[in-house]
Amino acid sequence: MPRDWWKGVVVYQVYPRSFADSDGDGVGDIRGVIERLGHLERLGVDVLWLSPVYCSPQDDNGYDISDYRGIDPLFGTLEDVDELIARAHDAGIRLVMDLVVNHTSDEHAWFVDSRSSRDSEHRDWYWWRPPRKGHVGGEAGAEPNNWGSFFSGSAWEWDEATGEYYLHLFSRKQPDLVWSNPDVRAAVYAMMRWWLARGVDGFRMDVINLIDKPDGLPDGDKKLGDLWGQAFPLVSTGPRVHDYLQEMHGQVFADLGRPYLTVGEMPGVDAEQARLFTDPARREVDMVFQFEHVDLDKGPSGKFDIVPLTMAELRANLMRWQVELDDVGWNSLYWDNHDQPRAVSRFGDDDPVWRERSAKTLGTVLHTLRGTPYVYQGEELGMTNVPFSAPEDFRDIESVNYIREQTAAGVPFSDLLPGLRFRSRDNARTPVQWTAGEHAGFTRGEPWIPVTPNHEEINAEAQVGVEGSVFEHYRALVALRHEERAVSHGTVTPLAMDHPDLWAFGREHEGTRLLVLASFTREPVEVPPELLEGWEGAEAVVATSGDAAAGVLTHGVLPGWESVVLRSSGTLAE
Ligand code: ISL
Repeated sequence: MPRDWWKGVVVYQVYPRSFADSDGDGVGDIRGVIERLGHLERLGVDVLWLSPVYCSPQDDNGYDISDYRGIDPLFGTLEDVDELIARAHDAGIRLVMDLVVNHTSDEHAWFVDSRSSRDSEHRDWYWWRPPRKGHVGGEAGAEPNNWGSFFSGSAWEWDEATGEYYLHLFSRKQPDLVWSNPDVRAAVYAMMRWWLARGVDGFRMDVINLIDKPDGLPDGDKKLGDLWGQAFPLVSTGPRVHDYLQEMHGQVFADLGRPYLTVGEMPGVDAEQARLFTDPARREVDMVFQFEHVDLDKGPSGKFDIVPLTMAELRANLMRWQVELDDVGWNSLYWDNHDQPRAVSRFGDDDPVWRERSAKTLGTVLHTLRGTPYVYQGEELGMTNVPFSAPEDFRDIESVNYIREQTAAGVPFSDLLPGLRFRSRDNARTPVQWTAGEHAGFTRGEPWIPVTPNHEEINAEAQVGVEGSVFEHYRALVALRHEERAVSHGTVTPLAMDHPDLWAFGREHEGTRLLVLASFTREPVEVPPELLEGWEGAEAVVATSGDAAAGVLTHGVLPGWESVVLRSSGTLAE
């Protein structure tokens, strides 16, 4: 097995809370994943990334961990995880766990000890700071700096008992660890080795580029209208992140002696930094999740401020990443995950007439680019955003805090609703739609968040094994990556980059050439004739429909929102 085995694979993300509920308590669980492993096998994916199942007060749905070596009873037991690892391995699927070590839960034993007194053993494992000079702790403006939390409010929480503040970039129940403390790092590496010894095959590292905080914790810039200073530019990708990841590699992976995969979640990372993080010679991580393409539609007032995005802008961004990482480094490819809106509603067209076609076409593009594609649960069914309408519809701490903060500042909820509907993380967190039946077959109890009403049309039962379905298209794309080295290992040539509706590129490897053509509009697209020169006798290896393949090969026209992948030994147009 080559060291870079992950170049030819597809990863499937399970957000366990919303995947499948085996015991009827309304929350998905590990046994639910075990019961539905057949779905992943059928799709053909190689790796399962499991979002956190560790012990947690669930303030941020498990991204607040109180015991890294324990499983939350909500999700099951350690034995269930052992069984999941074994069953996944039997099915030829590797298991990658979430690693959340920028912060712990405030209920983790390390933090409980840390806050117990100023000279506790773990005091310097977290960021404790006195009030700002001349201020009284706990009063407005006394925070050590002006940083805002990602989940609204100050990033500092006052601790009356010990008379200091602690830092939390996320919720106040997610205190940040001090990575410059070697004891913290040693404890994290030991925990990672413990999981690898149990059989897991790697880690997805949560906000791993935020672990290096700047010396002196300076104030962040405050733009007009900002309630708090911007911490993000100051904490994103500090220089020591590279050192820590190299150290981690040496301490955890260098002597593992079997295949593994590491992916660093890195908001704010640019392509140049990503090349450094993923250059195999530097031994940091195999790939990163970059955020540029999912931030393009973010307006100046933050994530719920939505600006229109054209296909051309999206394409320009992702194709630039393709080019910049073509010789060194490796891309992760994703349209959505548990933090992002549903891909078809955001980048496709979720009108019932176009939904399936556009969901399939998004799949075609992502899965034929160079990099490792990630499928987020339900994406392979074309699941959509949710028609939220009231404050009570939201569960996510980020949305709930935002609604609370904004309405308290006098903004009517109706003004917030469009942004929330578009981008609330709850869009991705409604239950996977297995059937047209009650609660979409997710649970026999009451789901923790209601299923999306359209489960009657969009569900696995209606798609698996059904020709022309979104699921079967994704299955064909996964198979293509396994079979066709031009997809997994080929070079990429962006084509027709000035076309407003056609996303086109070539792939090439050892004499095999592919031409990917994808329409991002309802109208038929005339393919520029020069693109098709030399492709007359080509084979359509994957297409969203027979019509799409025939349309391109016989008339040079791609029907609305359709896509084809042609294979030939012809010559790629320049
Ligand atoms: O959605 C976001 C907040 O605006 C993102 O910035 C998100 O917080 C960021 O992608 C980091 O996400 C990861 O860490 C968070 C957790 O809430 C997310 O679910 C996780 O994917 C804190 O652990």
